[in-house]
Amino acid sequence: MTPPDWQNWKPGVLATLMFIVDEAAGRVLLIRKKRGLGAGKINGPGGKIDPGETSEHCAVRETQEELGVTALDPVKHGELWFQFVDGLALHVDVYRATRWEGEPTETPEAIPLWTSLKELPFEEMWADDRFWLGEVLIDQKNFTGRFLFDDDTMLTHEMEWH
Ligand code: 8OG
Repeated sequence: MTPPDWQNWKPGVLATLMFIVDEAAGRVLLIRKKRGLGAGKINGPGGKIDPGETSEHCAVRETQEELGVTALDPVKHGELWFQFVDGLALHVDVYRATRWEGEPTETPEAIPLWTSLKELPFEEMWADDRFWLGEVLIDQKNFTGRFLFDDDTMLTHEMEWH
């Protein structure tokens, strides 16, 4: 399978992901997503950037909307470039935060899941996540990942570590 021409790639949709890490307990706040792209999967909270909104604001807002939790001092660790064969070109900024306010609560969008960093549930996550999630959450690495998907199936992957 030939990867897209990433040098000339332009995203059509901009989105974010937020991973709140409880370092003392060795766990991360994930969600079981109830609707939208990736419904049924386990992921971090996140969603599409509103017009005029910064990426960081989006990541914080989506986490508030989906879980009722406010992430404090988020740090950007990576970028995900997704080309889907149906034409969707999606750019996702990935944030990590270690402080937060509020108690995670189920909403119409998500069920909160505090998950051990040693047991990330990759079988129930998007296929690309196993290439970067542990490295970001545990080792605090920075990356760009570029992926070609056909629906749920990952066809090509390229990882760059910074
Ligand atoms: O607005 P909506 O919730 O539908 O936005 C999609 C969310 O799903 C957004 O936060 C980005 C996230 N997402 C994908 N693809 C992938 C993926 O392959 N891995 C992870 N971890 N998240 C993804 O759209």
